[in-house]
Amino acid sequence: MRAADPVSEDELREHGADVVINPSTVISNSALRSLETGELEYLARQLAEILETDTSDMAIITHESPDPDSIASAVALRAVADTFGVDASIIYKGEVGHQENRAFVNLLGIELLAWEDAKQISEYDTVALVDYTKTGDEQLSDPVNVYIDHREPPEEITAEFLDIRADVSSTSTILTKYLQEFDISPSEEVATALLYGIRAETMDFKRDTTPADLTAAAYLHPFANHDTLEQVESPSMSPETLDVLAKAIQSREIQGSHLFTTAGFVSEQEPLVQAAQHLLNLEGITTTAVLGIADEEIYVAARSKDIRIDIGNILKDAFEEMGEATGHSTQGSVEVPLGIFTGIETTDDNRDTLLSLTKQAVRRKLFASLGVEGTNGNTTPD
Ligand SMILES: [Mn+2]
Repeated sequence: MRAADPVSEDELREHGADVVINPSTVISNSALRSLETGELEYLARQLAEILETDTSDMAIITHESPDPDSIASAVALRAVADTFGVDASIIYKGEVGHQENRAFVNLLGIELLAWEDAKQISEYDTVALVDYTKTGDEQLSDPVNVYIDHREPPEEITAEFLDIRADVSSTSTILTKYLQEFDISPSEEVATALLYGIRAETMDFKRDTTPADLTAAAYLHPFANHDTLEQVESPSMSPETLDVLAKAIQSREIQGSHLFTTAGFVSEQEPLVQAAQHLLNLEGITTTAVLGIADEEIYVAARSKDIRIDIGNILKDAFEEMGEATGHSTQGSVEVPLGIFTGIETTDDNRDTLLSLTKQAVRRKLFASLGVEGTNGNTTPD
């Protein structure tokens, strides 16, 4: 029997009702206990049904250039799929950037498939997106069966199975709850990955942590390999990053609290990003920009901890017409094809001249956009 208010609830009991449900209480409670057993049990059954029916293989797609939370969630979903005899591949677009993320993947031996190396997404029986929402990403054009995330997608998603929980701080937390619900005891790989995913996403429980994140982490703790976690968190710096950082420090130019530098010709962009991040630790520096040339492209990695500055916008304003500028308030990057910038083709003889021309032009534009003069009075320390 349904009771409209507490008074009628008593009346109904008097009239012999065994169970009285008060709809308004039910609704408010269900909003609060979204991760509690009842709903989770129901969702787990739904997910099981998809994995049991017409699924022999599954594509698990992470967000572009995946972070630990996305990778860990995919690893855990693959473990769930495995118990249902489903062969799942983890597929990502972009690249696994950041040394810590690479160390994480390598140390745990996580198998990932680059988008280009995977078969057509439409050829998989089931397609799952985990931790997929990231600013600026387009939604997948292929039909999606399973969607699990802790962020609301920018557009409405159509999927047979949807679990979006904005009340927890990582997708790894959600996947941990599924492992528990399915009674899957996590392998060392899965537990270590998920624990790292939660810790990375909440910055070691310093950012937006909910009780659900903490209980998930506590559950994973005894299964995880803590030596591996320690190694992931303090990865050794690659020789190229060290080299780039050394060059960047040597050729730094400072205007106020802004630092601009160049690292010359590099084999990839990541060391420039790392250098921009490390240089932010120099005393008195609040904004850094590191220029390098990789693969016939000028790349500028920038970082800022000055809250009055939106470095992403500054780069867009200054360089949007020439190339691709992306970023937000604290970080950004610019990619400009070398040819467009200088109009000269690179040869072995002119590469140094080219680098120097590029450097001057980018520096001038950048300092001007930051509101400081780049032409005179710059300090080149030491
Ligand atoms: Mn996430």
